[in-house]
Amino acid sequence: MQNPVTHAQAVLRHDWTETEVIELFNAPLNDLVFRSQTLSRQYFDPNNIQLSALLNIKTGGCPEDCAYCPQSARYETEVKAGPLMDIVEVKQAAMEAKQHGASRFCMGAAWRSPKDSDLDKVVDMVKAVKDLGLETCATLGMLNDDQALRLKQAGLDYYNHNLDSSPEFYTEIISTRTYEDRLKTLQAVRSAGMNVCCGGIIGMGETLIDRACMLIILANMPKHPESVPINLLVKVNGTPLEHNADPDPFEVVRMIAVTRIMMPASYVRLSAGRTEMSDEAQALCFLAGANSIFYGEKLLTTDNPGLIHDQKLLDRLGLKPTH
Ligand code: SAM
Ligand code: DTB
Ligand code: SF4
Repeated sequence: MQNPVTHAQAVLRHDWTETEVIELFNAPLNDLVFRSQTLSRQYFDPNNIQLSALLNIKTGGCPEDCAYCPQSARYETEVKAGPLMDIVEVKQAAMEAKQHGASRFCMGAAWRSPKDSDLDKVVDMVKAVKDLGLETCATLGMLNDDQALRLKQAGLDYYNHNLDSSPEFYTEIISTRTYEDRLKTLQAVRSAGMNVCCGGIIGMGETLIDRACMLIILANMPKHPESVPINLLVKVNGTPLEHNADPDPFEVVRMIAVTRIMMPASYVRLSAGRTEMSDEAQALCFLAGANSIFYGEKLLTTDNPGLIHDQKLLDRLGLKPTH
């Protein structure tokens, strides 16, 4: 049964300060989660979860040096570079994702930014996936205004482009493009009229202030991103961050709760890293306000909990997929 939204909706804020966000991060967990869950209920059915399927349409060989990423050509990982996938295979994967209950299909490419000839092919893929009745999302690297418009015209609903961390910490993780470049792409996506999917990663060695700064930049934008993915670093052999220390699972819960409080009307996705989390820690994240996950056997190149595991978990928690 659908729970009607019964509460008055809180006003969306765009004036968050570092002091108050740090205070949120440090609040007693019960207080923090009570607040985030209460806000969540003002905007969403607490027993619904949005399921996105992910497909890597272009694997590896990326010229960028993102220290977390197994697809960078600069690191010796098990990922081998491949060509852009054929549209027939993409359509097949999207049909399967739909059959399994996903409502959104996200296509990822290991590019710094798409070449125009590549974009022609992605445009056709977006149209084909849209025709199946799925919401469409893509993450292809940096876009200029024309490219963003072309994707919008093809029927792309969401564009994923993460800030990953604070501007200060970003420079320790990526040297081949700037934070400003990322913000420009987000602006192009907004101007083209697409929904913005933008979040970050925790577990890269960043401080609480870095996490707070990233969320402040997102929440203080004129419009909150409609979707905010929170990734727990997947430590991949061969990447510079392979030996990083794992954050305490409660830090992930806190990150989700603070994101929910600052952007209460946005989907907050518990993204990469669920394979390393217990079912109980994931359930706490849902309680704290996460209401979206990647659903399927694989993320881009790394494992995700399989469909059977996730279906069982959602059943145990009484969570129903949104359509
Ligand atoms: N190449 C494009 C770009 O960087 O925008 C699109 C694909 S890229 C893999 C999408 C996002 O995946 C990154 O911005 C990062 O947030 C996330 N990601 C990549 N590797 C990760 C890892 N090992 N653990 C967690 N998140 C990761
Ligand atoms: C996002 O924030 N997380 C997804 C998606 N956007 C594209 C990617 C996670 C990638 C994890 C590492 C991998 O599988 O290669
Ligand atoms: Fe390339 Fe994206 Fe990986 Fe960075 S995160 S190396 S841009 S695929």
